[in-house]
Amino acid sequence: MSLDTYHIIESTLREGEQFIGAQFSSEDKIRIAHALDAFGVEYLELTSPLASPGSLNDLKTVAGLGLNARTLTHIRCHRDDAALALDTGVDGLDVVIGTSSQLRQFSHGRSIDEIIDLAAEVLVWIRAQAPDIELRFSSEDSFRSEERELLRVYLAVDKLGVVDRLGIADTVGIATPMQVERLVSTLRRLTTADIEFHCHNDSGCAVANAFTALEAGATHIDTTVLGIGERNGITPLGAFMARMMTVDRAAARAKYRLEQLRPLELLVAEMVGIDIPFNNCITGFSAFTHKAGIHAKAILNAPETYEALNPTDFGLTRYLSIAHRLTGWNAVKARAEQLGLILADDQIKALTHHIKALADEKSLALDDVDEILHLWANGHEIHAS
Ligand code: HCA
Ligand code: CU
Repeated sequence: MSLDTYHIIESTLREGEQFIGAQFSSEDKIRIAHALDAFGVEYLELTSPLASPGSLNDLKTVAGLGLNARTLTHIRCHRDDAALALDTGVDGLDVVIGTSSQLRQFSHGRSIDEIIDLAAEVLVWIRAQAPDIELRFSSEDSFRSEERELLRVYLAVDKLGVVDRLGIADTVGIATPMQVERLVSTLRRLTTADIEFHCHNDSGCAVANAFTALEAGATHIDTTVLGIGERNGITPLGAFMARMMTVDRAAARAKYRLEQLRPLELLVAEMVGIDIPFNNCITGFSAFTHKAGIHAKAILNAPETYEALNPTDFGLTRYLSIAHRLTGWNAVKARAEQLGLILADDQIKALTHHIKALADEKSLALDDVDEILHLWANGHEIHAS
């Protein structure tokens, strides 16, 4: 298990740039890089310098910012790509090549033996040029690759002794946690390099799969802010943090500045023209709201009764909703106390019945409840008919 020593490879500036709404300017990239660095991620992955002249320049700029986070760029398994990338000042290269039959046939047209030969040539060459650079080799579409062939590639690459990390990519988001467990633990057993896991969210398993990868021995997890990426994206940074906080709160708090999460998400959301979803982990608008009277009562007594995460860890607050038919008198009483109103418990209970009856007739706002509380506190009791 590597649940407290994992590293985040934050790919908003690479995978995230592949999101339909992303068109980051140089200034945007610098702002995102600083914000991610302030949050505390260990790595930033940036688009290949071959993508465009602007990408090359921006890569050099971000690599030269002097961030705490290490900078990586993502390149094809080509010597020319590597040569250009080595010239940019990045701390590491993430080399990738497709290994599934789909990608071998329709993307680069190489056999498994040819992939092994090419990987050896490119990786050994990179290591000779740059003895200190961090070097990762990843298969693409790992879970639709034939397992025996995939392992042949990983073992051959590991044996070269030149890569720091082997990457696994669930490129089309089809892996199940059990498949992830199996592949990661097999690699862990058979190879010596660190293991990186990159997971798309097409079938909604990205966070679970990332977590399972860590449990099985992975050391590095790829994320993007709000999960942006190709199609519906990859493991979201915030949801991954939520997952890790429920496992080891102290470790996650020590590693990352969690109160920076919301500003970071707002920054990226605005740049790519999206809203933060209502059910987003941690920062969605209903993430720390409580409604049913039974929940509200317990939350007032001890928030951990119905909260796995503490909003204050993220610089956020919880909200108790009381203006509806599911409300309870304890929550209404707490609101009266918040307003500084003196009401006996019997009054609060009667008043709560009144609110419930009213809420059956029409939708209420907090203002309506406050008005009722004020009226009753001033002796103008109105009972539901
Ligand atoms: C891509 C594919 C990739 C690579 C992942 C990785 C994927 O867009 O180039 O290199 O870790 O999902 O397979 O993002
Ligand atoms: Cu991807």
